[in-house]
Amino acid sequence: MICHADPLNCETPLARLGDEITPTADFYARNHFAMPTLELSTWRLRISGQVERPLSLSLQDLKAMRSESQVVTLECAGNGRSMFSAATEGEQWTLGAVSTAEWTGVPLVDVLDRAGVEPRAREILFRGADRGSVEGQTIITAFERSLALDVARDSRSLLAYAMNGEPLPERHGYPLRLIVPGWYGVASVKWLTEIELIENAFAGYFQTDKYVYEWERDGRVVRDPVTVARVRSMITEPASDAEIPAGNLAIRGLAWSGAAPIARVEVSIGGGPWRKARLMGNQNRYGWRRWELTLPVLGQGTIALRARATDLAGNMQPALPEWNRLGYGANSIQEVAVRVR
Ligand SMILES: Nc1nc2c(c(=O)[nH]1)N[C@H]1C(S)=C(S)[C@@H](COP(=O)(O)O)O[C@H]1N2
Ligand SMILES: [Mo]
Repeated sequence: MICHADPLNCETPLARLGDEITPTADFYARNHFAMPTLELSTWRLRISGQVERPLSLSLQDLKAMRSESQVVTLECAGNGRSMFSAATEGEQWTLGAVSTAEWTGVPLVDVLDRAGVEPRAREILFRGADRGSVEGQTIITAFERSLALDVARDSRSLLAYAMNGEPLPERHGYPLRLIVPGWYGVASVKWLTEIELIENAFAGYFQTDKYVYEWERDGRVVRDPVTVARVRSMITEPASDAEIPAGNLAIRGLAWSGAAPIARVEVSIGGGPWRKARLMGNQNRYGWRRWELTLPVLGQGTIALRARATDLAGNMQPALPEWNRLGYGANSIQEVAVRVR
């Protein structure tokens, strides 16, 4: 893992990302503040606001409810940020701010139904226990995100207490986190302590100051919220700068999209034609798909390998990332240069 401290951010070397499930120890980490340490004996999940029955649930209460397990890929919206040719602010991730785990927990809708959502409620606000100062604000800011109620009901969101069959590790949100399948990681609030049903659109720091695409279109600044993860493929093998013998080369990688399952992955060697890779393993609706293709590599010197994914909604990776001020959603085609000897 390649980590930066304060706050702790770690990305995973691509060579460790080849499998359908990422071992928990290799799962990337993205934190905005120091990580809170929560005691199970006093920890509660409070559900308040526009509900018929405000609730205060212990982890034991939650574990007594119906549980569900889902394989979900989480990707930081800033993953690939360093690919923008004009630098953008924020964590300069390469491509390792993405991982996949099997998450187990209570379907969010079950907890909403238990509390009884009032008709006035429009959004669900999720509050984590971590907080700190953010630029441009004097007050202490908590990590908070909202989801529109109808979006949340249509999603298969989980209040997860286990990751790959073990209790959530501290760095991934112990004892409880939200998992919003298909959305960029920012929606999946860790160290969850409060869920509040609110009547208005939430406009907190991590909702409207950050995690917004800020584009310039026709000379005007347009702002769109960061939501569903864009289609992307990644070459995990061979590694960038690898030395390989001429002959048959197995190229392997992963592909995912928040919008729809992966339809195809195509690979190009040295600027040659796009050739369809074989999709492997299971297609978990919200987990990445493994793929591979073996192609002859002739000649000598440095050649570029490229892979591009298309999802069943027709989204295809662009050749270049679409620049936006905060550097989100950089899902352009990755290029891996290898040396043939
Ligand atoms: N409470 C809290 N939840 C959070 C964050 C955070 O800083 N605090 N970071 C978010 C972001 S931006 C991402 S990409 C994911 C990362 O999850 P991971 O650290 O388990 O990989 O958590 C999200 N949930
Ligand atoms: Mo993120």
